[in-house]
Amino acid sequence: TARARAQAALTDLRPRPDDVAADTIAGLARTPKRLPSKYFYDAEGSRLFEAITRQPEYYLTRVELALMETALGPIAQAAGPDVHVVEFGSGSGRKTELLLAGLDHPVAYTPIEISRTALMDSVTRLGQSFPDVQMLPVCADFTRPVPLPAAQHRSRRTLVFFPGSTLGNFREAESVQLLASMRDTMGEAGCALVGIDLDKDPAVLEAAYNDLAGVTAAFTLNLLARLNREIGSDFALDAFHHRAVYARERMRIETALVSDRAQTVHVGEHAFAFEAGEAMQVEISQKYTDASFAALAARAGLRVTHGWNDPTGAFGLRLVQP
Ligand code: AVJ
Repeated sequence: TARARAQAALTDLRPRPDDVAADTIAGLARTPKRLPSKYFYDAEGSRLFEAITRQPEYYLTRVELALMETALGPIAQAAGPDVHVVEFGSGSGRKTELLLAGLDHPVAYTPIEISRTALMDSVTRLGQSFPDVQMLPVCADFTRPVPLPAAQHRSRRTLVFFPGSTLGNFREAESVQLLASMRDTMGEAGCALVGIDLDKDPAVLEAAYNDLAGVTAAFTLNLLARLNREIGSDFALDAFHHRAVYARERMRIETALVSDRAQTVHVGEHAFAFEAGEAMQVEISQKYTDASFAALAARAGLRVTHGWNDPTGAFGLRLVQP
């Protein structure tokens, strides 16, 4: 079956509980406290994120999917034939489906995804839709060096796919590092297709990260549930609340879990005191202008060769090359 084939091809480098614990302890020891947003994506977190993408306020996924459909012709043209697609943070693979269908004879697909269940589900589905594309799933944290499996058939070039404005979840220095590691992955002949959420009315942005149904709040709080289960921390799930605010000067949504009362949280033998109202940073979602993204790419040795924005200017796709 497609699932068995996906399982057999899997490279499993998913973070171990020890990594999760060490990152959590390091983040809680900082001022202000901070938790890594990559740990949002366990099975439940990935499911909640998919639910976010269906909320009316969360325009990003809808707009990017529509933009992909209209820009696919020129994207395929620019990418050329026989490419190996390497996706960073592939999630459900809905955008990948469009990309693989639009490209001229893609030979292999390497999704790098931290959530094993999301990865296996997407590769099983894509494997059925694209029997001629070799599926090379890698479960890993893509912010660390990831050894990539070799494809069976020679590709003409590597196309790195990094949609969703996932880049926005990283601070400036980390973003440059990440783009530089993508540059290494694509090689001199390769390219990357990057999705970026564009700067806009703060009310629209804040609504997108504070949906009325409360799915984003549940997604944020799931991080604490995951940590409690996986590393034995004792976050009181009913004593923190979600807060997402647009910081205009930094052009980014800043999401925090705010402590409702003074409390102490334990991780192993470590104890961390929270004041009432204390905010723990859990995610940033950077927004971009044409110039800010081009400058970031340039710092990683990449230049923007093509760009597409949706008709409302809400979201963009950029093709970058060494
Ligand atoms: C999938 C990482 C791009 O930052 O917009 C959505 C994650 N967090 N709502 C984003 C997210 C809260 C999302 N990314």
